[in-house]
Amino acid sequence: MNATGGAGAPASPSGGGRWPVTPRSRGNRPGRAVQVSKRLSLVLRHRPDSIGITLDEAGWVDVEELLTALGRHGLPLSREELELVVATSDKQRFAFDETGRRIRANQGHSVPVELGYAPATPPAVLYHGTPSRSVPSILQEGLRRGARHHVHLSPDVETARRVGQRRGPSTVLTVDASGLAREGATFYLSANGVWLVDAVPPERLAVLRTGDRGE
Ligand code: HQG
Repeated sequence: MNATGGAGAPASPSGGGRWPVTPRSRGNRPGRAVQVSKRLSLVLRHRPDSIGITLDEAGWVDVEELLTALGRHGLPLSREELELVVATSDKQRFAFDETGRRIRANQGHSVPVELGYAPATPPAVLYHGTPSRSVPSILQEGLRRGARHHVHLSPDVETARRVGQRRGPSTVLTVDASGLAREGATFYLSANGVWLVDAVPPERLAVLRTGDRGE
């Protein structure tokens, strides 16, 4: 499961303990780092308007503007705290620009942004983890991007399994990426190692059976 939180509703405050940033606080309750990461995912991927900011066309926002807006909306955060969350995000979800003055999410947006990743040649096989209940529909229709800009594919089985397991019992699908690329599909590799593609047709998909990859 996620250690520092993806998109979604912000977690509830963790027992008054604010810092140091740890992925988890007492027991299984999400810690401050998870709370911050989830809120950043929400704001930087889906709902910048929820704190009254706008992202530029490449998804960047000025760090000071972000911190001020978060503070006004119930999440006071220092630059140092933000840097720690960005540095320790398990999936490296966020990045500062080269000047350190701007920040954005590396992938996963539903708001219109052009991230500017160059097309890349994928490995022969990529993986996609999904709730098992979605498999019949996926094998019929192929993988669709839904609310996000792209279908997200993982470079290895373990990562795909973790992605699928976010929503309960899961299945890993293999994607014939080289076949899809030969057909003309464009792949992008995000700054945090997620492969992005517009869609995957059913004929390029197969269910990974336990044992297929030495599991
Ligand atoms: C499914 C997280 C039925 C698809 C993760 C997925 C990832 C279909 C869901 C990143 C379908 C969309 C993205 C079809 C696709 N019929 N279901 N035809 N086509 N689906 O969250 O890939 O923690 O938009 O299998 O770790 O799960 O947020 O995509 O289950 O890297 O950083 O529709 O988000 O990262 O769900 O996850 P999502 P995803 P973060």
